[in-house]
Amino acid sequence: MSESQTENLTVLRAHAPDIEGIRREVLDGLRKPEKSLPSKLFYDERGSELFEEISELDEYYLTRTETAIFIDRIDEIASRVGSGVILIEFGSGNSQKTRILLDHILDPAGYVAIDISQEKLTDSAAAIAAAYPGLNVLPIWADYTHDFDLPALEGSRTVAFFPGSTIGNFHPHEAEAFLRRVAELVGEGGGLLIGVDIKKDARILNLAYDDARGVTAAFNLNILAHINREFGAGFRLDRFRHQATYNEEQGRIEMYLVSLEDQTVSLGETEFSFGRDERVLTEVSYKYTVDEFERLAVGGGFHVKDVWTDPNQLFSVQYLEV
Ligand code: AVJ
Repeated sequence: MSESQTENLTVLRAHAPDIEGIRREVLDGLRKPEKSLPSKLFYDERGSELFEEISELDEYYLTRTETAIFIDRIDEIASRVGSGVILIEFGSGNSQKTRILLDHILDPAGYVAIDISQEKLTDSAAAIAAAYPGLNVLPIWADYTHDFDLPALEGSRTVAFFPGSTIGNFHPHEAEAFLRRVAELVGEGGGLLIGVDIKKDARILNLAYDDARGVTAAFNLNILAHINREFGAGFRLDRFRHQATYNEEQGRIEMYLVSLEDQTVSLGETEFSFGRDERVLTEVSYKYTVDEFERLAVGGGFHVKDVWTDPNQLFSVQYLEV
């Protein structure tokens, strides 16, 4: 198990994201008749900054609504999570929600953060370690859309934490497979505290993913800058535009980059041609009713113990048990 030292934190790198594997994912996506790019590539340093900005936008209700549910219902949530647990967060934990949770759960035995962005991971893990000196903090640099195993950790139970409705970025069959892997990871008596965005009026959703200031557009276009830098591609960001639409039938937001003209882009030895108005899918964000998500959770090896929502039923925080 290879490690790297930052300050007094050991970052586990055993499952470091496989850059060659991601290059293949990019090439495969661009070779498809309906082109697509892996949304995990949004989160380079610039992308993470832009997402921080998105989470503060008026139109993007998800982050503030989930945080409000945490603040209002933290006693019930903390008692569900229980004492002496190992808390495993998918994503780097720089959110206010992580701290609200760590402030209220009793004697956590350890905190594990898993993130594909090494910079974000080390920064936020160091901040958590500084804020909670007695807490055993273990950052793992990994791509959690793929398998990875955890070092043995002593704790009463293991509870996974997956906020923000990032579960929505998986197609339902992938989400079910992911939940099944989490159920295996937390084991008997283990749990999952998860944020799930609720189905609602398409006008609210379309605004949330296409804000007036164009921050989401910049976040979406930034994936091309990341691919240029990481894989030596020649994308011109000014030759694409952002598009986000709610697909009522599929129950998901679809984000695209639309080619503004006929163009050819090289990526290494490979050339890709884009027609005028051709779309590249960069993200899906599925929305669920509480019942629909319960069916998915059961398919993933969990049963739903608790669902907390805001007064306007915009968002839900759910506690699932294996
Ligand atoms: C952080 C993945 C939950 O899908 O709502 C925000 C990312 N995409 N605006 C989401 C995102 C466009 C966000 N997640």
